[in-house]
Amino acid sequence: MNVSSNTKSRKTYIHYRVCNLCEAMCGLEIEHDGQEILSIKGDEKDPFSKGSICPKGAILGEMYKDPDRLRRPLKKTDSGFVEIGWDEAFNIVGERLNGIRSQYGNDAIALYFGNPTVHNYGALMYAGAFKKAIRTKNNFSATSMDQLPHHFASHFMFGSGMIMPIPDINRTDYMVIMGANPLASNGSIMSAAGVQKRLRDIQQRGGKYVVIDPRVTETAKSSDEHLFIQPDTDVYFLLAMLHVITKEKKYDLGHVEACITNFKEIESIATTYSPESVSQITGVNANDIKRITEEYLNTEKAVLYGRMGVSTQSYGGLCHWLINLINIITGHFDKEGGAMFTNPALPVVRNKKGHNPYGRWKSRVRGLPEFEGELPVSTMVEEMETEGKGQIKALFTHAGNPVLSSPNGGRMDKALKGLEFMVSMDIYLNETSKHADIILPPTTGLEIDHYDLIFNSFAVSNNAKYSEALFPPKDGQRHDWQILKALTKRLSKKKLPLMYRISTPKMWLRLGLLNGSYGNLSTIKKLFTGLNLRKIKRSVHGIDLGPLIPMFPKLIRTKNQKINLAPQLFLDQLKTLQTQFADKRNELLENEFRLIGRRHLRSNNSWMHNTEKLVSGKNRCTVMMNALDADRLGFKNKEEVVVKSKVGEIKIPVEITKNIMTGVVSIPHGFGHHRKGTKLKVAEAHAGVSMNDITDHNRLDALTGNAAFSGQIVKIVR
Ligand SMILES: Nc1nc2c(c(=O)[nH]1)N[C@H]1C(S)=C(S)[C@@H](COP(=O)(O)OP(=O)(O)OC[C@H]3O[C@@H](n4cnc5c(=O)[nH]c(N)nc54)[C@H](O)[C@@H]3O)O[C@H]1N2
Ligand SMILES: Nc1nc2c(c(=O)[nH]1)N[C@H]1C(S)=C(S)[C@@H](COP(=O)(O)OP(=O)(O)OC[C@H]3O[C@@H](n4cnc5c(=O)[nH]c(N)nc54)[C@H](O)[C@@H]3O)O[C@H]1N2
Ligand code: SF4
Ligand SMILES: [Mo]
Repeated sequence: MNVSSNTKSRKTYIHYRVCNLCEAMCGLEIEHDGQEILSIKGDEKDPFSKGSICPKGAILGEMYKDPDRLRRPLKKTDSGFVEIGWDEAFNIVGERLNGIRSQYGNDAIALYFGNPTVHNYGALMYAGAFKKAIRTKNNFSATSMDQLPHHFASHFMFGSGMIMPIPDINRTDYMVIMGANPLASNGSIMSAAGVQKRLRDIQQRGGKYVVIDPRVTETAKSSDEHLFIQPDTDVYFLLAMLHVITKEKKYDLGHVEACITNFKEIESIATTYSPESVSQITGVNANDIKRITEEYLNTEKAVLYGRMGVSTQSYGGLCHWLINLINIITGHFDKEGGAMFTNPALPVVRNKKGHNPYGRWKSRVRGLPEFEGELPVSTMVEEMETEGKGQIKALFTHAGNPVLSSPNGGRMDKALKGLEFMVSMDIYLNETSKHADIILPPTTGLEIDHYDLIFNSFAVSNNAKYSEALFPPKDGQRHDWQILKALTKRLSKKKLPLMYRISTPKMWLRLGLLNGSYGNLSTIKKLFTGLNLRKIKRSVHGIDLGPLIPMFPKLIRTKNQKINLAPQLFLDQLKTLQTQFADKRNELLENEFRLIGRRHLRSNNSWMHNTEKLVSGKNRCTVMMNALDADRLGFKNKEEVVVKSKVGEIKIPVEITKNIMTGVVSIPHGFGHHRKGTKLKVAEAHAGVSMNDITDHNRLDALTGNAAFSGQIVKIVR
């Protein structure tokens, strides 16, 4: 809804909406004149974000006008890309994909869904039918280089991958943060707009937050305590915590006691992992592990939280299982101040009880099991390259840039050239979409209406807010959902139901809310008594539905209605870990380092680097190295070095710092622009190189199939 006002005789309006660029869900107050954006500020009246905003949200106006943005379909020809009409583009895609399917079978078409898909409710609602129409086993997404271990642990413990705990940051008095940097990322699987203030509030109420990270991050700098940890070794740290807890029998199962199984198994899991025994591997002093565990145990409102840096490890699945397990058995679960669950207005798919979405098929080349219908992205490249029945011949990408974002992206870049056909639904002609035969560019940002389907489900309090589109589509532009629907029509082997044909995302949203936790569908008369889209729309700043509340046992979706504390798959992988424990050493050769990543507040994965207002200033694509290591090897600050791995090498300037462990280096992902055939005006100083040209696609968490970015060994030379 727009509120009008008058400034210096020009009529201006205020538009309220939610920023959908990251998980934080900041409310924005946008002043405009119907054509131009005059200012974007944080919406002080948004009950969830209370005025918070970051530099990315403030440039949505630039993104709207961005001359690099594509607005009409492009077709690749011998003389480059040419614009074509929408129907022509849909027909080409339909004909080519149908042709490839009849010639080689369904699995010859691969799908890849990238990160912005989950920030777009229209795309999410229509991606399902699209996938069903294609029916391929070669279904990939950014999930398997990100949060897959969270889903995996949740599925096997609670019966659904979407029942993921969130730290109750608003009420906790003690928060252990492992492998997350919310001051740069603005929080993940913890939607918490204004996270800096929320962390500061913990301290102001006399609490404390501890960061465990191989780098002194932005978050670590403001913390009460920061501990360095060797990359890829968090599983040992967590087992040592469990060792202390089980040794002292400091259990508190609280209200979930009646709904757990396999408690006996966990008592013996960690006996060999004393703090002393893991100290050398992890680089964390045994006394620190004991003290942190005691502090956590002795604080009633405490929570253990792990994210990206803990997911993308060789034992990411075990890590997230252990984090859940420790929170559950120590009285820090489904309880104020601990790990809690949302009660969203529109609950995202919480499948039927006993649903088993694991291992129903395996990838052809490496034999990796599917999970929730997807195969690990790390195997996509070899499924393209390896000839034989079932080889990928065509690729469809949606809102993703795997050339820069997936492990061994350099090899992906080459493999894409060998495809018979490729389609990208993307707003830019970038490192991935340049390989496409057809690019279908949707509306985005201020041109779409928005309801945060996913991140309201992982927020630190319960909320509902609907944002109208600010600007209408121009020159025949299509929304993501309209494009997906048009393609589904051309690719579906069955006639699509009437309901689907006439549907819109808003219609599903309206129904979903009525059928959701606060709606009332019981009788027509009562439709207006519960929460509905009309009420949400009327509250332009959003509706606060209250703090997180206990949700167990109601939420459990396992067949026997119990939380499984020790799923067999995890116990089996623990045995593998045990066999490696004895030989695990920290020694590195003279110029070897363990590689980790990093994010920056003014950057968003592989895109937005063409927005001058965000990337001005010093080059952020550097390899951070401890001053002692740089001295030892004779490297000067900003000197260009070669970072080599098993799969490739990149040239990148050194950034010397005290804020990283010795023996560890950090490189951000998502850079490596300025490639031939792209159309992105990224400033020379900020094009950078792609970290994923050196990450190894064979480095996986064997349990979940998630990419293991953290801790890969690289060599650095002049
Ligand atoms: N080494 C290393 N690699 C990593 C990571 C890491 O930490 N280290 N992080 C991983 C993680 S967590 C993730 S999520 C992935 C991200 O991997 P991807 O999802 O593959 O990459 P993004 O950079 O998010 O690409 C988003 C694409 O969507 C396009 N886009 C933006 N908005 C829209 C829209 O509204 N509609 C459509 N159709 N397209 C849009 C952009 O132009 C861009 O091309 O990267 C992973 N890769
Ligand atoms: N500004 C900005 N915000 C973003 C994004 C972005 O690109 N830019 N991306 C969005 C996406 S897709 C995601 S998934 C989220 C991710 O959000 P976060 O989970 O907060 O991810 P990062 O900021 O990458 O922080 C990961 C931290 O893990 C540390 N780390 C690396 N390896 C290890 C290890 O082995 N052990 C431990 N303990 N720590 C380790 C790194 O040093 C880093 O500080 O951020 C989202 N928000
Ligand atoms: S923190 Fe995230 S949601 Fe908030 S303004 Fe920045 S990008 Fe948008
Ligand atoms: Mo991500």
